[in-house]
Amino acid sequence: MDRAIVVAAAQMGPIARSATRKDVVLRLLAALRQAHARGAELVVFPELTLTTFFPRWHLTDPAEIDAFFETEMPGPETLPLFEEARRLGVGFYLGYAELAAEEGRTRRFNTSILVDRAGRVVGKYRKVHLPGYDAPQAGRSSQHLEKYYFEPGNLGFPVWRSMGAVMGMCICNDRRWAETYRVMALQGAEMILLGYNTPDDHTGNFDSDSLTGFHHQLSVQAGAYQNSTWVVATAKAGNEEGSRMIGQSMIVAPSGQIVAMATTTDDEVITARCDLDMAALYRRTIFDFARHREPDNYRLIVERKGPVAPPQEP
Ligand code: CDV
Repeated sequence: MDRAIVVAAAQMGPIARSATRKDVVLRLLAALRQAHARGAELVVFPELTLTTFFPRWHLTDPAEIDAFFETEMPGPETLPLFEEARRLGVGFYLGYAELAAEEGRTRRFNTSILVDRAGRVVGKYRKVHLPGYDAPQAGRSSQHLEKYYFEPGNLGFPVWRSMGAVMGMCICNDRRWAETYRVMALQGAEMILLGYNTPDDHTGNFDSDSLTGFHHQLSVQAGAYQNSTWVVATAKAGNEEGSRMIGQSMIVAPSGQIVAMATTTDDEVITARCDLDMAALYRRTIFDFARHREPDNYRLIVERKGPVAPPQEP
């Protein structure tokens, strides 16, 4: 039986600070229809899709901050996306800033949801690896304050059986961490959906000159190959409020090969037909986890957070 699924990465060009949810949802609807016309059954949108990437600024006015967050999903402005996706029979991944009332307090997360072809929210993920700082850093033209705006995700890395596949989700910086993919692969993930906002103006802060795109590809391709899984990675791209965001949205096969990649830094839909059984070759040979993994030797990964080097040589 054919276990292929046609997926789309719906890259978004820059989203201005002044853009309303309605403006953005209209762009998402256009991408959704384009993806559907090309046969896509599942569309992946970026991280924090509905707004500009606001962690580049240090905002202090609570009302101004809250305006970037969603308190319900779908809400009145995002409902048209859910309705159109259901009408077309297309599932989607959507990243957004989530304001939740939990444990008797207000909590903020960098979140994504998985919506099936019937328009039902089947999964929620909250970003675990928050990059950057919890306070503004002197001397930087652009901040990266995810630790100021969000708490680390508290849902782990779950997977869901939906749309004929075992699907997992992660968000942006998560893609650089081997643990992200491995925890999902150990639950049988066949496809990992990923949205990101990666500025390339972090030289000296997060990356070395000119290597931002390379490190993006390296991380996703390695994650896909070492875990025998498809990865659908979708960018927010282009010059957004003076910050240059890389594009390079891509669909990567379990072989680690890039099978589709965006060529612009604007709104652009790329698609690929993903044979879920392609992973089987790797899963029964080089990456047959049950046969080859040696977890007793990996204990430090969960017992220790930062490195502790041996004492100095005498
Ligand atoms: N939104 C992100 O998580 N961005 C990060 C930083 C380091 C640029 C990233 O990993 O791309």
